[in-house]
Parts: sequence; C-alpha cells; structure tokens
Amino acid sequence: MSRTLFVGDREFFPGIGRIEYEGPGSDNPLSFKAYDPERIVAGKSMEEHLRFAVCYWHTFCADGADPFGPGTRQRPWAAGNDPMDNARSKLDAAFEFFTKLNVPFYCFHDRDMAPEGETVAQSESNLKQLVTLAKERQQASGVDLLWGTANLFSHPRYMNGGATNPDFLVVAHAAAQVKAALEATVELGGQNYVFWGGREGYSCLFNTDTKRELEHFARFLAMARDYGRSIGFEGAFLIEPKPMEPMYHQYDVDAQTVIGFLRHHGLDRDFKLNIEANHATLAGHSSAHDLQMAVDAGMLGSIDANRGNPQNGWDTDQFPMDMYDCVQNMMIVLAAGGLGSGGFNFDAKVRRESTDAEDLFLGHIGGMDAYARALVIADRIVSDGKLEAFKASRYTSFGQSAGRRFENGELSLADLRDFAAGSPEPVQQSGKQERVENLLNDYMFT
Ligand code: XUL
Ligand code: CO
Repeated sequence: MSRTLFVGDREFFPGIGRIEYEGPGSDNPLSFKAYDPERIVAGKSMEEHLRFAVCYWHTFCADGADPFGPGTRQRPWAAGNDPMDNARSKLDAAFEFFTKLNVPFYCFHDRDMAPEGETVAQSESNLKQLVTLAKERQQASGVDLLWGTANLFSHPRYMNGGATNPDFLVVAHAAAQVKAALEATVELGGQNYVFWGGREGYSCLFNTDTKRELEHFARFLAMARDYGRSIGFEGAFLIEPKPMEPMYHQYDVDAQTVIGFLRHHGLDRDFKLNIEANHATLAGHSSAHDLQMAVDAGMLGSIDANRGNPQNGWDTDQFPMDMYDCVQNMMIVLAAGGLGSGGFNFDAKVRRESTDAEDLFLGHIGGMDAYARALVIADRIVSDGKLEAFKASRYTSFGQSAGRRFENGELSLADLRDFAAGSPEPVQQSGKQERVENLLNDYMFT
C-alpha cells in the first residue's frame, strides 16, 4: 500500500521519496543497505526487533546552535512569526520525515511539539491542540508514539531543578507539565513515558540538601506513576540515567544508581530504564555495561541509540556507527529476549556543519543500517552459543557440591573457610579475553 508521504501541498523534504531497502550493492545514499524491515532474523522481522524511533528535539527543533554560535540550518517549518503556526508546520514536517524514512515510532518532549504559553493553562491548551493534530497524523501514517516526556530543563525556572528544585512552586510547575505530558502520551497511545533529569542534581553541596531533594524526587515519581495509572497509562515509566550535562552532578548517574534508587523507594515495579549510549560513556562506562546492568535487574525498558566522541567524552549525540558497540548492545538485547515495549530511539543529531536537509535522512539511515547489521551479526553469535558457553564454563564450580550450596544460601562464612582449608590451592583459570575478542572479530568480518 502506498502511503501519502506528506500532508496537503507542503512538502518539506522535496526531492526525497520513501527510503527503501536496496541492499549492499546499491550506491544510492538515500537507501538502506542493511535495514530490510521485513527480513526475518531470529524469528522476528527487523522492524519488530529494532522498533526504531526518531526524536523530535534533535531532528526538528535543533538548528545547530551551540554555546559559541547560532544555528546553521534554516528550518522552513520554523520560519513563521506565530509559534503555534510554526508548531503545526513542524508537526507536518516531522510526519513527512517519519513516513519517508519508514520508521514505526517517534518520541517527543511537550515543548518540542507545542510552545510554552503565558500561563499553565495556556501551555496545556497549546499542547492539547497539537496532540489532536498529532493523533490524526499518527492514524494517517501508521507511525506510533514510542514515548512522551516533559522538558523540565530548558525554561529558566528550572535552573535549580524540576522535581528536585528547592522552591516548592517550581516543583508544582514541573508537576503541571508532567501531568499534561502524561495526558498527551495516553491520548497518543504512547507505549512508555520517560523522565530524564537534566537539571535534577546540583552544582554546589554547600547550598544543597541532597537527601531532601532525592526524597522529593521519589515522591514526585510516585505521584506521576499514580496519576498516569489513574488515566489509563499501562506502559512503562522509564528513567534515563546521565551523570552530568547540564548539571555538574546529576542524581540519575548511571544504571546501577537508578536501579538502587528505584528499589529503595519501591518504584521498581512501574519504572524501568531508558539507556542512552552516550550517557553511559559520560559516566565512564560503555553502553553495553549500562544495558547489561539494566537487563540483570530485569529493568531494561528502552534505548536511546547514539554514540559519544571517544576523544573528548562529551555528550555529542552522534549517530551510532561504531559496529563493536552496536553488536555488543544487540547481543545483550537479543539474549534478554528483546526490548518489549521499548525501542531504539535515535537521540542523535547531525553535526553543526551538516546543513543540508538530506543530512537528517543520511544520519538516520546510517544508524538504522548499523543496528540492522549488528542484529544479523549478534544473532549469529547468540545462536551459535560459543561465547555464552565459554562464559558459563567459567562458573562450573558453582554447579557442583559446595559451590551450589553456597549459591543456595546453605553455607556460612566459616563453612567457606573450612572448604578452602581442606582443598588444594586453586588451579589458575585463564580468563581468555584475547580468545573471546578474536572470536568476536571472526563473527563480525566473515
Ligand atoms: C539529553 C537527553 C534527552 C532525553 C529526553 O541528554 O538524552 O533528550 O532523552 O529528555
Ligand atoms: Co536521551
């Protein structure tokens, strides 16, 4: 079935049609070389495995501005004088882009989709108007909402935090925004709702009561959960860890910090994690590390797919192209049985110097092809089972007698002492890192 690629007579990406799978032999840069949505891998189509989403903020709101200079891209949908007219044009541009790129999902912040008004009520009304239109566009295009969220970091009132602000009135404003964003997410059938605490943190311990702020944060999340459930939201609430940027120290440092926090406050039944690759690297981890921690805790919700720049460590939000990272991430996702209601959201932006409209397509095509290739390679590795078998073989001593009793909680520290005293010195067991890394290259390049 051929879908209309754009709304009305305004085409924002003229000269670009539907991006199709043309295979590795094609030299058309505006085609997929590896992402074939219908191709079956490990019992599911690529589209079902990868559940790609485009993010509204980098792709349709950002214009390339950085702290040293203004935007470099002219966005035709932002050219008018009326912010609501611009928001409607941006929505049309966004759905044209989703449809041409053939992604099944998108994600947005409230303020990406509709401008803030003069009052809380005006902001709510702006968002409602755009949500009504977005619902129509979703129905016409078949594109669904992966997750919604509220921007609690851009407005100057949030300079000291949203839910963790020392001023209760600011916390109340944050609540008003989350309430409206939850309603929007439910109206649009969103499968998840995300909290990224960009300003939930502090710059100076001398002026910050961290204990109190973290308690406020937990209370705020519980209130959001209760309200979401009361209006029929059945999806997952997700926390997206990040250690810093914009704050010097952010509370949701990394996966393990967030898992501990959620469990401590009894929020782990409703909340999972949205792991962003570049946030994990900012925290001094690899993206695979944070994914594995989330999977181990049974709390992997979704992925913000991107990469940082290894030379400087900043949150550069580049499109994911590093195949070692993509393959490792896909291995973890496949071994975990998939992403459930999550997806791969490209929280990624083209470079400031990439000023053609087509560059937005090229960035996404590259990321989609990278993960499609990674899926095929990871499936080979996971289904072959060699790596997994080697990993398991390192723990065989826990499958036997005393080791098994230790795992079952049947032994005391003194029992372990006696076991050590009555046994010979352990025989050295090589970790064989070089062997397993060589194996990875064999899978990737043959
Ligand atoms: C910022 C970031 C956000 C969240 C949503 O680093 O990743 O865009 O994904 O608020
Ligand atoms: Co993100």
